[in-house]
Amino acid sequence: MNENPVIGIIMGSDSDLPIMQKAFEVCKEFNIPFEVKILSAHRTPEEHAEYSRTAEERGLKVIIAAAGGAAHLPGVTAANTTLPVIGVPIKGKSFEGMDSLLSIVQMPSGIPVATVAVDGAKNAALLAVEIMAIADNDLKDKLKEYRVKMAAASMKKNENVKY
Ligand code: RP5
Repeated sequence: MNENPVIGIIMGSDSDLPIMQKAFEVCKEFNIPFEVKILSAHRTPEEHAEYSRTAEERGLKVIIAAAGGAAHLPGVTAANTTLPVIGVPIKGKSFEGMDSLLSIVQMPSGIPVATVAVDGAKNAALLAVEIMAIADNDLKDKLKEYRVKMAAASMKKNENVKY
């Protein structure tokens, strides 16, 4: 969607899109240029390797990779770039997403993937924003404001608690 994306959001299949929408929303909320690609470590291994290997020179700073089942996409992405990779385990039809979670989280020493919760697209994007904010004070301020608003919204819920 954007001209010079700094966050790359990739996923193994278009069936992951409904879950990953939450990550798109966060990027838009923080006004961060991002791109979205369907790439599979298994179905399109060449295209995916090319994407990962060229990500840094194309200007990406962080990659969010979502996959379900035998979820090798985040790990193989991390193997092909030194950019930070955030893995989102997608809950598939079997095993409640435990298969994806374990596939993504159990990386071999030396090639890290920062793994969020099953279907945790929103936190993946927030973590990406936090990484971007290390070198961007305006973004850091926006994150602090986001937390203040979240706390206020959470406290407001007390007004409607009936007991
Ligand atoms: C993974 O297989 C994808 O990330 C998706 O979560 C899962 C199922 O893909 P489809 O069969 O729906 O295309 O690679």
